[in-house]
Amino acid sequence: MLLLLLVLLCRTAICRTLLLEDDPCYDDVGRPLRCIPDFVNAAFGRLVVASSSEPTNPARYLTDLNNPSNVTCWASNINSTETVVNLTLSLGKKYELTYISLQFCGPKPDSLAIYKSMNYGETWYPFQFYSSQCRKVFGKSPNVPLTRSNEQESLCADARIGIEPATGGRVAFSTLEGRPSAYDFDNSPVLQDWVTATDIRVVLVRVHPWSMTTLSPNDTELSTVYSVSDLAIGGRCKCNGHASRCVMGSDGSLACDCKHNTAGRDCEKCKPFHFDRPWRRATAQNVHECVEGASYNFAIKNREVRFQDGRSVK
Ligand SMILES: *[C@@H]1O[C@H](CO)[C@@H](O)[C@H](O)[C@H]1NC(C)=O
Ligand SMILES: *[C@@H]1O[C@H](CO)[C@@H](O)[C@H](O)[C@H]1NC(C)=O
Ligand SMILES: *[C@@H]1O[C@H](CO)[C@@H](O)[C@H](O)[C@H]1NC(C)=O
Ligand SMILES: *[C@@H]1O[C@H](CO)[C@@H](O)[C@H](O)[C@H]1NC(C)=O
Ligand SMILES: [Ca+2]
Repeated sequence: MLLLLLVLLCRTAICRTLLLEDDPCYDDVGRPLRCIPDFVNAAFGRLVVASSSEPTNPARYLTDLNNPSNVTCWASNINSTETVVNLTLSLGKKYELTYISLQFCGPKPDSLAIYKSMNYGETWYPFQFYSSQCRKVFGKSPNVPLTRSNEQESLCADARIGIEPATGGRVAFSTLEGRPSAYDFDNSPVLQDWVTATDIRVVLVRVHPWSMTTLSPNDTELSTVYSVSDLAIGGRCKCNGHASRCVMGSDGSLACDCKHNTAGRDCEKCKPFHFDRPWRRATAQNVHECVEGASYNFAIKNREVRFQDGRSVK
């Protein structure tokens, strides 16, 4: 109450800045606003665990500064009997991802899979597949149409991603592309879940030469080494519309700087003693701020309210 009074009396820009710290989660009279952390390359500077690396081309070259005048490349070091190379990266927190891209230094693999985890690597879910032989390599039907009833399904793009250009190509997966509810993301719990990840794993698959009919002998020589200059993961720290930034806690873990009386690493619940109404994700139209009140207030809340005109609500 006192704070609100101060806010109302606080008319100058300096005063507002001091008092409200220019918090995008509140307007200049202190009313809550939906707020989201900045869009970032969540992979930048993060450790990637590669199942195989050339000592001269370590995995840290995947997420270092992508300077066009000094390109650094990770390279795999598999022998002719190994068929996959995994690149695994932990984001350290839930993020909502928009894209995952790989910039190759050398030839692209014929087949590639992207997996995600939502529980720090305990379980993995497929995100996207690429292959010239979706059924044979991944057991997936190619070119499955997306409708509102299967928006959370991973697809296999039936394309020889390895063919053009011969070297230095990019593979980019847009998480929401072609998914009907993308235009109503605020109201699609299915897609909000679909784009959520704590970890990403990219699996580069070398298809056995004898299973391919179109490979020339030179291609098979090339396909035992993969080299990638940049792994980028575009997205935002997931705070459900209740924080404008994520901060490193004293325990070294990343968490949302929750506002609107919310709590948790992703602002996924109301803070203690603010259970007057159930937690909800903020939308552009409604912030769904948590409101002070203990659970015993539910009795009061559920009491029937009659309006003058005869309408009644519980
Ligand atoms: C290019 O980057 C590598 C690895 O970070 C570094 O060792 C090297 O000195 C850089 N070269 C130039 C010309 O900046
Ligand atoms: C290839 O690498 C695997 C795993 O490191 C190893 O078990 C296998 O013996 C190697 N094969 C050859 C032919 O070097
Ligand atoms: C690569 O990842 C796949 C899928 O998560 C897993 O089954 C496989 O054991 C991993 N292989 C290596 C060499 O890390
Ligand atoms: C394969 O490599 C050989 C020797 O390097 C070269 O003469 C030939 O033109 C290459 N073939 C193709 C299809 O690239
Ligand atoms: Ca690099």
